[in-house]
Amino acid sequence: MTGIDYTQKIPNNVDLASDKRLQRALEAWQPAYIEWWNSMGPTDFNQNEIYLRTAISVEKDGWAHYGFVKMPDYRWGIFLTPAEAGRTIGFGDHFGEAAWQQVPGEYRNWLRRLIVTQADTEPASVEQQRLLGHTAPSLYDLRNLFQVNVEEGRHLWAMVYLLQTYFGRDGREEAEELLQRRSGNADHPRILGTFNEPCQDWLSFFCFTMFTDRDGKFQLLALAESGFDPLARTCRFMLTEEAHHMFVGQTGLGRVIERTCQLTKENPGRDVKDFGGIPFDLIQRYVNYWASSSTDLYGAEVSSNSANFFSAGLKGRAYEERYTEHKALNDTYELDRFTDGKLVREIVPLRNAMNEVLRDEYVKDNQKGIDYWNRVCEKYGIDFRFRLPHRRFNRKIGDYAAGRFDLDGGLVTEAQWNEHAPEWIPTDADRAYVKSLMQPVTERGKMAGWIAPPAKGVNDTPIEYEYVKL
Ligand code: BYC
Ligand code: FE
Ligand code: FE
Repeated sequence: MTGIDYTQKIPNNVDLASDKRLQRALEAWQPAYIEWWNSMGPTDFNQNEIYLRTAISVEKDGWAHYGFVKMPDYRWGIFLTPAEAGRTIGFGDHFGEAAWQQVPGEYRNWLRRLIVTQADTEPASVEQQRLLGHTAPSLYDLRNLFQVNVEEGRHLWAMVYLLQTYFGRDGREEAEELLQRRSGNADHPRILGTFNEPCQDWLSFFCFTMFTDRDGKFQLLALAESGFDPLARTCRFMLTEEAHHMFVGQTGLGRVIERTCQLTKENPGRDVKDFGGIPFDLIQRYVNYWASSSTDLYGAEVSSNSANFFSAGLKGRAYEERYTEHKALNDTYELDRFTDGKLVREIVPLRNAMNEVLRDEYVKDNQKGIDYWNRVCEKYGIDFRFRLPHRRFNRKIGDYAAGRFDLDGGLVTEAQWNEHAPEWIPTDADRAYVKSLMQPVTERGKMAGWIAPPAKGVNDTPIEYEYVKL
């Protein structure tokens, strides 16, 4: 109809050329996707050549191609990690049975819901980040933003591929709705809380890629265990791209912290704000905010949904191979519930605590990133130390949403919370100050005054490289 050869245009390892039904579905969806990208993706910059990597195969070395491309021409491809011959289901009631190559009828709705929830976050994040291109602290960072954006676009493609290939008409309807919900829109919001939060400055962007994309990592690890083989293989490949998103966040914040360390050393006893830096305690408040919001993304501590997903073999634990008992039938999990205004130690069936089990892995991984920032402080002989807020802090989902907790997880009163909130989460003044720093720097190799340069350029290029041709 449109004359575009989709089999050429969409790099893939799913033999798209031979699947006429899927081709037709994608032909119908792709123009709507491009329309969504043009209206809800990065504002402007769509006519600029950007040095981007594109997934072109699933080989461990050489899966990515680097080159200049305009974002709307990005080749959003469909890649699944190659099938493992004779793969069996690794957990739950169906442990040991052959992995499903088609959607098991009895679990169709749960599976669709998991895939739609995952899919919804991908375009949501692009929408949240759409204005950031105008205030990038360097061409290097501008390019990284767009790299993340196009890859989140590809993650949407990956999920839409599953919906259109395996779910028939309702899959196609879900694929359309994924382009219709809007981050932060009161009438038609994205599904999960964090993905409706504004992300309009670069400190927020680095926190988002550090903490929210890291939720992506663990949710994808859990889905990569799925007994529904196409989902497992899709998520495994998505994880290769995800690593870069977290790199952007972890090193981005690391560079902000490094710059603050430098300004502190150069100007002893003075406020770094006087020199255009971002104070440590302000950075910590942004960390507290985004870490706690992203901690919500694991759902309730005790959840029958999570038990059902695990029993059914749809969503497993990250690194399931590290466990010895894969049915998790007789095991228990001990945690502090929050009931009637009190923290009470409780033992629950392990299957009901699978959200919490995944959150445990997430918290551990976050701590590694915090340790990395503290090594930056140590290197400069700075006493400040960053910390991860306790998982009970500032929660909107689960047991702890019903109370107020400090950074150590201690129960506090509403009055105490109100008194300390300005020390714990970003204030209007913090946001206004950060906003005042958001001036674009577009000269090659130059950095905004509030951030240190990266250790090295992208793909062995020098930092002075013209990553975006403006
Ligand atoms: N906000 O039993 P519960 C990524 C709902 S990020 C709003 O506690 P369950 C990315 C829940 O839907 C990875 N609502 O939890 C990162 C349920 O609603 P209903 C995203 C929430 O069902 C950066 C109710 O509360 N992937 O890839 O186990 C950039 C009670 O549910 C929230 C996935 O999430 C929330 N935070 O759900 C780009 C994987 N949390 O049924 C991309 C797929 C819970 O009462 N999703 N609710 O109406 C899942 O595995 C699960 O659905 C959840 C937990 C993790 C969301
Ligand atoms: Fe993603
Ligand atoms: Fe990501």
